[in-house]
Amino acid sequence: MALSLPPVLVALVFITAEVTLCTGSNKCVARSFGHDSVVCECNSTYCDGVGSVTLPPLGQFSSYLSSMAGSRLEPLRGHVRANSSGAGLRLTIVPYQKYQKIRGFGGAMTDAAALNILSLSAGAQNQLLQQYFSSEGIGYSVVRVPMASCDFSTRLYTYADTPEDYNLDSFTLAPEDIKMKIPLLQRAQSLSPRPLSLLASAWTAPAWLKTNGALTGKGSLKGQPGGKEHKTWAHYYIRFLEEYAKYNLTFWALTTGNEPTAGKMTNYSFQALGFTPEEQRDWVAMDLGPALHASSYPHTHVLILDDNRLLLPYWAKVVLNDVHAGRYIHGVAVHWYMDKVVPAEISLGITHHLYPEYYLFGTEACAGWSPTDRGVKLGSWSRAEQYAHDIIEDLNHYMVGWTDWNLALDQTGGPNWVKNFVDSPVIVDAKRDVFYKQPTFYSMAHFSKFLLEGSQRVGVSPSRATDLEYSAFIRPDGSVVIIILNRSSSVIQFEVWDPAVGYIPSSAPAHSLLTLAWNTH
Ligand SMILES: *[C@@H]1O[C@H](CO)[C@@H](O)[C@H](O)[C@H]1NC(C)=O
Ligand SMILES: *[C@@H]1O[C@H](CO)[C@@H](O)[C@H](O)[C@H]1NC(C)=O
Ligand SMILES: *[C@@H]1O[C@H](CO)[C@@H](O)[C@H](O)[C@H]1NC(C)=O
Ligand SMILES: *[C@@H]1O[C@H](CO)[C@@H](O)[C@H](O)[C@H]1NC(C)=O
Ligand SMILES: *[C@H]1O[C@H](CO)[C@@H](O)[C@H](O)[C@H]1NC(C)=O
Repeated sequence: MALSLPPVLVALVFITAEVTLCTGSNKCVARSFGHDSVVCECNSTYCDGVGSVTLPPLGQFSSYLSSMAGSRLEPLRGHVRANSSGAGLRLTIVPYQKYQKIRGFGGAMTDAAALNILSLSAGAQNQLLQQYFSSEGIGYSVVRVPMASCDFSTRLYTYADTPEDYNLDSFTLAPEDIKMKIPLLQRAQSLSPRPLSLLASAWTAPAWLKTNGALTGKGSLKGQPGGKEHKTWAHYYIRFLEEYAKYNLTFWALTTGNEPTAGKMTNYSFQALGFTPEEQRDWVAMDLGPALHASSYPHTHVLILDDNRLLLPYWAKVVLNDVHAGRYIHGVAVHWYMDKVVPAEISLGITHHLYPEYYLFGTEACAGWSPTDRGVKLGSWSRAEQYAHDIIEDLNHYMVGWTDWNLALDQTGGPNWVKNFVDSPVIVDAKRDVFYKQPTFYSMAHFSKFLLEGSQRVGVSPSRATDLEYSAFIRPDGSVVIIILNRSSSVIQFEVWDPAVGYIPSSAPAHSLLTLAWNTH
């Protein structure tokens, strides 16, 4: 066939194939918005990416680099060496020190995220979903789904706003679910090579079940655990699982409710439902646990807390020390806000050591939330470092996954009905039908694309003190992945020694994030 083609065409076909084979990747279309680094612009026909990753044969390694200077998952291959270079820092992989196994990484399909994704053309929507969920993209496997409205909604609602409906006869999903979130979740699922791990969290109960008769502000469930309001609230969760199952969407896990401490604060400005740890314990033991056990979804995991690490280990002690509650619970869900003021060791570390049979899972994080550093910052590398620093710290303290907040926001960091605007790894500009992949998108990618479910953290031993931050894993197929963050401003040469294969020479440029990976057989 090829012989009968005109020579020019043969050359063209050859060149095209060569380029695809060599790089397998699309370059970032970089745009600067005046912050310390750039975003990558994507549209309906083009988006950067490295494609699906296959590791080179034994004796070689792959490296992927992102940096403040503008690299975005830049691929490189090299040869594993038999001997040490003898200079600089050495990080030794210690495979017999085994820790937790990874569940996955992802983000949240809020009403705001769904609105933003659907504000793009069909082609750009597909690009965006592929970027997150396909194996050519960054391989997200976890999606947190708010049950009814939260601050990232355009109106206040629950699924059962008819007063005194204790049987939940009026329970019905919202147009936001049926027209936006569910179709997008189905598309995400069809792009994903594996079943997605869906995670449900409720912000508030219907007003008529609450002490304050409102969705916002300081309020808890009326009555006591075991009473009719608490039973109805547990039943609401089961009804949610049933309704989503009608769309072939089944949940891996649910949390006991978003940020239970918020609903204990006077005049809290958006949807919240207050629980003390004692109330949460008794509600799980007497209502939620038994209801789930008796439902068609008895294997759904239950995660407590769903709030900041500063509440640990105290909250876990109150809830998990109770065998009646503890037997229905699988893990502890943790948000990242105020992580800086609470060392991981005294919160996550201690909780893990007290309750090793329960896993720790990160369920919410975003940049641009603090009063001093608010909203969207297009191209902020400093925020990419905040993500990578926190993920590495969490992984090194037993977390089995890490979930970002809104999958996509608009350029103001919304919509959000209380104007609680924040940042997102994907910012949509609907007018131009483009979306921007922020540096934080690549922070997520350095983990989510490489740490497949079942990857197990192993020890790493540095030859001397270093400011580098790192975490290493053995994947289910035996290959090794190490993620390395350099938050400082000078380059450092180092090598990784995997006694199973040899020495991997590398260097971490200033302000960079690096994933190294290699086969061991
Ligand atoms: C999409 O972006 C690519 C790369 O910048 C550009 O060549 C192409 O014209 C754009 N397509 C549309 C539909 O704007
Ligand atoms: C590696 O070190 C050994 C001695 O430990 C030496 O015999 C060998 O030549 C070295 N190989 C290379 C490629 O330098
Ligand atoms: C339901 O979803 C699963 C993946 O989670 C898929 O394998 C299956 O084909 C779907 N079933 C229907 C009827 O769509
Ligand atoms: C809460 O809101 C009410 C009504 O707007 C107001 O009167 C009260 O001062 C507020 N309380 C606090 C502590 O802000
Ligand atoms: C990059 O960070 C190192 C710390 O090891 C620092 O000394 C150097 O200045 C830059 N590289 C790093 C963090 O290693």
